[in-house]
Amino acid sequence: MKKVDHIGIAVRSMEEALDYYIHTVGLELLGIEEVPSQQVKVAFLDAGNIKLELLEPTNEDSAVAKFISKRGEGIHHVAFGVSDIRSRMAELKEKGVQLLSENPKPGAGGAEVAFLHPKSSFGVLYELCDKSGKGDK
Ligand code: CMX
Repeated sequence: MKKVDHIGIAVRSMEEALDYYIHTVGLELLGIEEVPSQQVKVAFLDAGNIKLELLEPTNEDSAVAKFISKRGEGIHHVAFGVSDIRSRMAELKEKGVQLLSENPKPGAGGAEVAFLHPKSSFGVLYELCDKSGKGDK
């Protein structure tokens, strides 16, 4: 794993959360986009060495909508920046880690992403995030 790229935070209202993070906490907004494959709208904030990713569900079937309804708003996942995501996935699978998909999926900013089941990772949902060739935003 190269480094923690970002921490995902589930929010009910992107507008209200952004107001807090930008105007109260004082973080800079890097960008907002919709990620249809994950059924979320996301906003990235510059938090120094890493980014915070606010996640607002775009429909009630979204993994993030389920998370909020069961556990409330808050920290949803930790994302490791990786290169060669397919090799990483194969390596982890070989070691018995439960991955949530066979192949990477398109994520925010043109990245390829894959998730490790929290049951395999001591209660933490981890994302592998590969931005090879996409810059390091
Ligand atoms: N962090 C830690 N534990 C979590 C979790 C999370 N984010 N989401 C669910 N869990 C736990 C549940 O609490 C539950 O634990 P218990 O059995 O002890 O109650 C267990 O995992 C299984 O949860 P579930 O409710 O039965 O299953 P879900 O249908 O909610 O699915 C998960 C959970 C992780 C498989 C699903 O959320 C998933 O596939 N996530 C990957 C994709 C994703 O999260 N996308 C959104 C982010 C997109 C982005 O960053 O762009």
